[in-house]
Amino acid sequence: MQLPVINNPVAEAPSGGCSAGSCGSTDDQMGHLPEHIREKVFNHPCYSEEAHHYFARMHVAVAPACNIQCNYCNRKYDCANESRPGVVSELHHPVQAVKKVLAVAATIPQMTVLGIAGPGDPLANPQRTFETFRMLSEQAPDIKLCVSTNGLSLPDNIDELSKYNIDHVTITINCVDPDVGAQIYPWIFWKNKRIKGREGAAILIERQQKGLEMLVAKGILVKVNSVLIPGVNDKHLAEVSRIVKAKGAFLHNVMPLISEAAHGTYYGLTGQRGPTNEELQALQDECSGDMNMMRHCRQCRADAVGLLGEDRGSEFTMDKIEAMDINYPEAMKMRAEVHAAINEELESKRIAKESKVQLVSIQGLKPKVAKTRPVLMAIATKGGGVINEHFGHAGEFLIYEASSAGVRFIGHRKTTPYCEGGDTCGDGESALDVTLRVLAGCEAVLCSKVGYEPWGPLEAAGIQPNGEHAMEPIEDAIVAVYEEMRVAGKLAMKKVELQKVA
Ligand code: CLF
Ligand code: SF4
Repeated sequence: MQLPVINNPVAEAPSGGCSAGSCGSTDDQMGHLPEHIREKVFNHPCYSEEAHHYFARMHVAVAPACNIQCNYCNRKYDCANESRPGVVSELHHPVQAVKKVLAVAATIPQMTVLGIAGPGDPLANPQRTFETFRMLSEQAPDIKLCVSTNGLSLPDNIDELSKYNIDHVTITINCVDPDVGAQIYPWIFWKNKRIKGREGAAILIERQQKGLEMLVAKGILVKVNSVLIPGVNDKHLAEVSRIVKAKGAFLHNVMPLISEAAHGTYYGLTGQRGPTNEELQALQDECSGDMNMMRHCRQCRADAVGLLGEDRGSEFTMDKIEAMDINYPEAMKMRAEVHAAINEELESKRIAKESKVQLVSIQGLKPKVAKTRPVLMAIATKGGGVINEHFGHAGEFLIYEASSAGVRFIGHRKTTPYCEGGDTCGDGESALDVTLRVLAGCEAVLCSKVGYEPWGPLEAAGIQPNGEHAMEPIEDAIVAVYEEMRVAGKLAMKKVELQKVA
């Protein structure tokens, strides 16, 4: 059986709704996007699922203040162990931030995007934010600029944003109903006053929607982030998706609430739970009927550096940067060469995929669609779109679903690397136990290598370890493993047991 490869759910989502008339951010759709949109997304790791395997982003933490309070936020300044928005290790002044960006860009040429995302709200700190953008647009014109905001001050800053060629703006919109908003935002700070509860939420919602409309009118790509909070906005986010799509948002990113009590947030301290993997996926699937969905978000720290999912921030502390001698014009030449090589590789992959499809249609062949059940597979990768990570070194796994309809990206799941976990971590749970729990529901784990020791426990948990596809493209390997499972008779649809009712 020949499986067609559906690269990710965004590809499956219907297009339309964006100001350019055609939405999407996958390699399949990339070719069909208008050139000016394609230019904006093809190397942005957040706006293109494919790009995130190859291109990196970084954030600079220049924006300490915030003008609202979210019940899931507690901005701390010195916790390098957490990975979630609002958390940073070092706060920078714009001049320091620019130095850091140039240092990272010269060292990691795959870094294409600089985002300002906190640790507070970038637009609640307009001088620091725009000073950073201004200097970067002059000194590093090859870097895309990106900003993420709660939206309260957005309408007042649209003109300033357009000055620096900022093509990408993310607005976090958790609701369009003030009654829901009152359960998420205890207060906002607006026109020199603290406004609480429903009234504050209503103002925030109105400003977010206005800001979205103004950005779309300016031709700026808008991504909407929403935090899924079970029991608060879980039933409401599909409506949010419909509304923001209708207004021209390009992409919707529904992220799970992070609410560990140790983080000291209101939700964490009051026992508000985050969604399960299944709840998150179900909502993303529901929204994807209306909207292009992002599923590869890693909920980055406000000072994150590197590919999504990796954090190289500790290589670029201010003392290390001060010791670096950066010749940025020279670095730009090297960066251009690296980008050209990546683009060439992506282009040849795209051509190879297209010719497979053409061959099928020229020969009048259709992939045989067998009645096989879908299977979740976990992938260990360091990037590059290939299976190149050792099972024991993986700090996260990408989760794909293979079915007779193709292969689709579902999301990622974080874990404690088995080789670094020691005997136990957390509440006496071993690193392997954590990974087994994290991979629940997956039937295979594909990695470059897997040791003898975890092999047995993985098999006992119903997860087949597989190190036979090292360095192969992820989707090709998944297709091959799915086919092996089919041949081995492991994919028969599960029978539904009917019970007699007395
Ligand atoms: Fe940063 Fe955000 Fe720009 Fe990306 S992150 S400001 S759009 S460059 Fe990306 Fe990180 Fe998810 Fe944000 S993975 S949290 S979506
Ligand atoms: Fe925290 Fe961002 Fe909410 Fe401000 S807008 S309270 S920084 S999560």
